[in-house]
Amino acid sequence: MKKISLLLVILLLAFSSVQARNLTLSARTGRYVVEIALDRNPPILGDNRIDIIVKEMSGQPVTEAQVLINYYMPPMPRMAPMNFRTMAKPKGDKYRAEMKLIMNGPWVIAVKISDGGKMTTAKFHIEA
Ligand SMILES: [Cu+2]
Repeated sequence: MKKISLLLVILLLAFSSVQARNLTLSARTGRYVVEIALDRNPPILGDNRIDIIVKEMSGQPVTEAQVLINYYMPPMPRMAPMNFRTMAKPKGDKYRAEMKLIMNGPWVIAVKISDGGKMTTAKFHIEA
């Protein structure tokens, strides 16, 4: 009986990780813990929604900052620069934006957080 329930738990865990829908990443900056979640996992060509959570080191959410998303492909030979900016809109305890990825390959997401005149940047790397 014990073995069977353990097996069930393992199966459920395996199933839920396969079902995990969002791509989530987190980074620490000097001031904040920044978490991002993309609705597409893996990211796709076209529109990908990004939710950003900014927290103080204490865990307190930062809800009144300006959050700019600068997403770009690292410079590549013989390729026009692909560099885009969009402001994220406050959404409860989060900020939300859409990123249109126009090419497969590596993208950098630089999340620029301005609060009280100071700007902090958290960088993330994804593959579309
Ligand atoms: Cu490229």
